[in-house]
Amino acid sequence: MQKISIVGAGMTGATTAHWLAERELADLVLVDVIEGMPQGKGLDMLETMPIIGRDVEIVGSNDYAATKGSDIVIITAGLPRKPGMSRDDLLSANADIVGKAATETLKYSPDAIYVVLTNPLDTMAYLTMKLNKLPRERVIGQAGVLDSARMRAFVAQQTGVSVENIQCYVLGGHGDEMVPLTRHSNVAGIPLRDYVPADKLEAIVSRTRKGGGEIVNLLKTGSAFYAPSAAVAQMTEAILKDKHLILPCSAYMQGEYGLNDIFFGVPVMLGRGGVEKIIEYNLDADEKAQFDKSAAAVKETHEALKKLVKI
Ligand code: TXD
Repeated sequence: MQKISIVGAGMTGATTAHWLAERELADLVLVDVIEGMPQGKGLDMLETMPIIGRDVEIVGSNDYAATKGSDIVIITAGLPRKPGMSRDDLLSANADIVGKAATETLKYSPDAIYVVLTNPLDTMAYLTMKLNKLPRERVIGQAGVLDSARMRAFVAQQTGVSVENIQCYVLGGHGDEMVPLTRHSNVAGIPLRDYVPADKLEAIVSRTRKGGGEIVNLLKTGSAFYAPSAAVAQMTEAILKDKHLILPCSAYMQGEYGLNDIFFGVPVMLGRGGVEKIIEYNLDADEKAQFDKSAAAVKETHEALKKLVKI
């Protein structure tokens, strides 16, 4: 069996374990700093396996040694947003936590591929890659699958068409400047702009951009976790099954889209090596301007990180 370790056994971490156990992809390890919590959740999930008929080993621990030999390390450790906070407000607290999670896990799993979820997402993925001195293939941030799924859900509600027929592509940084690409998105091959009236589409784009905040405001004590963790599970499956699946993910830019030295949401082909290929869409002038604006916001957070951590 392959092995996946999830650092941070809170809402997103534990729910990721749940989705992954159902897929029977790999044995699972949950690590958290809270004593007893990852052990308790791990045991509860282990006891679920006979009911759902999956042969998966699940353990929880407060010790990184339990992660030894992982094929994939998923980092969800850190603080979530509270109402009124932006993702960037989490930078200094989460940089410490993610930095430790990244370096400690690498000691035990020198070949692991990292999937990062903690916010501010693009910058925490950047930190993981730089601190661990990893090739870019081995660090992927989750943002685009979630943001695109939100848009797909809203389009499905608006049109009454199955979610399976709706493809949406939300790229750019995982922040308020994310870029929902309405020209590339479609309903069963029909461009979204031809299928949904302009005013309705504008409302969907705006709701997508604020989708994370909408849930934070409802929950009040934390942020979304079902969809984010399902997104991580889909990415992880694509990697372990070597699917060559193209998903919108945050990846390290080396000239693609004219961008360099930032993590940014783009279509990425995922396979057993991690990032196998970055797909470059042709962008029109307006889309390019939105990309550049979003990239500038991400770059700013990367620069703020560099003032806090030597990388
Ligand atoms: O799309 C996305 N990228 C995101 C990101 C979608 C949803 C949530 N997103 C971010 O993930 C969110 O803004 C947070 O930064 C993380 C984790 O969110 P979650 O909702 O899972 O937060 P919880 O429930 O508070 O869980 C975090 C856990 C908690 O149990 C802490 O005890 C633990 O992290 N934690 C640690 N674990 C291990 N090691 C250390 N140092 C540590 N510090 C805290």
